[in-house]
Amino acid sequence: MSDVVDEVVDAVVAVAPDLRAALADHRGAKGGTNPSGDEQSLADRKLDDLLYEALTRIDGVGEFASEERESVRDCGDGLSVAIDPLDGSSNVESNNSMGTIVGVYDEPLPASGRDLVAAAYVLFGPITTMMVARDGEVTEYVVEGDADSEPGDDVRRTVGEDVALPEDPVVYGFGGRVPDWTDGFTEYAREIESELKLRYGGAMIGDVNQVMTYGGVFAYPGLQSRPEGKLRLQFEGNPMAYIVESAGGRSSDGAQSLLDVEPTGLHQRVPVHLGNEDLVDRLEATLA
Ligand code: FBP
Repeated sequence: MSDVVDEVVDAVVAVAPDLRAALADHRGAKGGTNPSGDEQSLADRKLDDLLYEALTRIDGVGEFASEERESVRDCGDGLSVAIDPLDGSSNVESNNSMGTIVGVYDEPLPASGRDLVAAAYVLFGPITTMMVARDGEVTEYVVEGDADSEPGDDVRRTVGEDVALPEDPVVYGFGGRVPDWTDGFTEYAREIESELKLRYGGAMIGDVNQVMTYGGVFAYPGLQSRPEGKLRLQFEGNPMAYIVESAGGRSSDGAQSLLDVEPTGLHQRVPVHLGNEDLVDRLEATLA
């Protein structure tokens, strides 16, 4: 199994320069709507195609699912890979950070976060970085290749081993329109605003990466108009929770770890709160 996880990670590293190049090539073009009803850009679709090709050719990958596809693709026996090819796609137009999220489950999809055996994200910022969590450890890489790198070139450089959330939190980023927050979340936010600095860029990966770097809390909470929140459990909530928890932090849907949320559908949404343990504990206490 760990060989297959290696192959998945290697494949994502190898394709990351192409994904980055595709962002520039497809900037601004509209592509329709995805299965969750969100507007899709051509960049979403192009990155989805590139990752589909890179990941389904791996022998030990048995299922492939993407936020951009209606259903799970059966590719034989093996691990199940769920991806959000382009998280924060509205940032393509404004040229702000965005990224790719990958979850590797050892059960058929939709699966519980407890079935994850690895998770990773690629952050397309001024440089391309990748955070990989497996076996309870998190490693950060810089991906240095470009679209002309040859297959087989190892284009990654390790920049952080055993990555852990800093103990003294500094930043917070909360999504959703403020008037649409619930009273409980508003009360929590008012406290946090007086303690930490706001860092919100509109792409969960960029915002969670700030939390991983400086410590703090990210949330896309359940809203009055949408109690289930915006983010998807299989493609976004679970993998990011696995990474943050592997780095010593906590995740929550408001009451329990995201990894304990019962999977009910491939495109199921869930309120997402991620960050330092104490900050997520306080959130749950306020919402209780
Ligand atoms: P996409 O996967 O469609 O890009 O949506 C996810 C996301 O962009 C998250 O990365 C981000 O936290 C959130 O939506 C931002 O939503 P909003 O624009 O409502 O603040």
